[in-house]
Amino acid sequence: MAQERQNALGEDSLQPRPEHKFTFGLWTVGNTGSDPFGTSTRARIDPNESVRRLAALGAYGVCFHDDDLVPPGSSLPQRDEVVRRFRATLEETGIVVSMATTNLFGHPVFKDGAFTSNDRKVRRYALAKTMRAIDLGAELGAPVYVFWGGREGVEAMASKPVGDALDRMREAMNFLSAYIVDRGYNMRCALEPKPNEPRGDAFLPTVGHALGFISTLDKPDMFGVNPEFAHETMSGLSFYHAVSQALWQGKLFHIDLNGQKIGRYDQDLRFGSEGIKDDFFLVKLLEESGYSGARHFDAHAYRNENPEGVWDFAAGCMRTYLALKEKAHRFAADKEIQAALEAASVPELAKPTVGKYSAAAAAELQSTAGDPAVLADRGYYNERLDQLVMDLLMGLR
Ligand code: DIG
Ligand code: MN
Ligand code: MN
Repeated sequence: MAQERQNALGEDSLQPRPEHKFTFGLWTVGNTGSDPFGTSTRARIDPNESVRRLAALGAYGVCFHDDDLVPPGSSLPQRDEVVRRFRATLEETGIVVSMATTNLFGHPVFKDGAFTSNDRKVRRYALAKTMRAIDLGAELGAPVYVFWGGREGVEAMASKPVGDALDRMREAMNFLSAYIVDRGYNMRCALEPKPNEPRGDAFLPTVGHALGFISTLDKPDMFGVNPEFAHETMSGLSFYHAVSQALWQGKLFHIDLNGQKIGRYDQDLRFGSEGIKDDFFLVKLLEESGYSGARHFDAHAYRNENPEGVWDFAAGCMRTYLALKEKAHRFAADKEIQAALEAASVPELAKPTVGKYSAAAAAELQSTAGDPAVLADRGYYNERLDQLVMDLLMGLR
């Protein structure tokens, strides 16, 4: 895939570079191919090897769950040695740590949940594990801490009154954000919603639920969301709309990019491998919105891939993102598309309808509201506009 291409900037537009801020979780390229129906198809990769391979591909950073980096059960000296070696690899490669998070879903102790387990002793253990993981992330410079409530959910509806579960989630978030402040860490928190899997129904299942939950917290300004393409898509919702509203509310603190077919389990496919039009508008949104955070790929290679195919997977995530970024530049420069946007009155949606209320404005509105029959007598030329977008994506313009 060393195809050389030149873009208007006179540089190889498909060559990932650190300034593109592409990041990968250690668990993504380190995915060994196991699934609920089969064991691993690939050997475990040392995190330091993953960092070196990602640096060679042009990535910017890596992120991790505590257990991805420090094997569970490690003694303090063993933990410190792992961190020392990892920090040396980061310095050798220039790769940064872009996010940290906690594995609160793998160990059987979390089988009834972590922060929302019915067992108070388990909830207290989950908080302690998370504080240690926050310390690890802060030590390696992670600016964002993600909370994905993998086991925070329910199957037997009678077993978990949702209000009590949300009380416990809020208590945990309030306590941990206060811990971050108390320790003086320069870290923001991002909630990652998912509707289900591994639990039958998860708490905080969508970006909308998470945004509403954040407004109830002690330190709402410390919290944003980490939307994942696959997770909103599993709910049948538009990921593009979820990310748009998160940006609109100033709450897009991180993002998990991948591919997903609607109506499937959480596939975590290579970014761009499914739903190319949704991917195009997402990349266009991220690039034009001024979002300066990581473009994180929470995805993994197909289970039938061999170890070398893992790096095809990683390169493919970044390649498609850059190809779509170039398409977004062409969209903005395309005079026919810009004319079609005008015909669809797209710029008019950005104009205030009436502005702030006043009695005069209300009176004026009622006297000039217009005749609906006349207002209805127009087209919005969306067919032509959308076909121009499809032509662009298909390389026909
Ligand atoms: C799954 O989508 C979750 C976990 O991989 C992790 O906790 C989080 C971080 O992006 N995504
Ligand atoms: Mn996922
Ligand atoms: Mn994720």
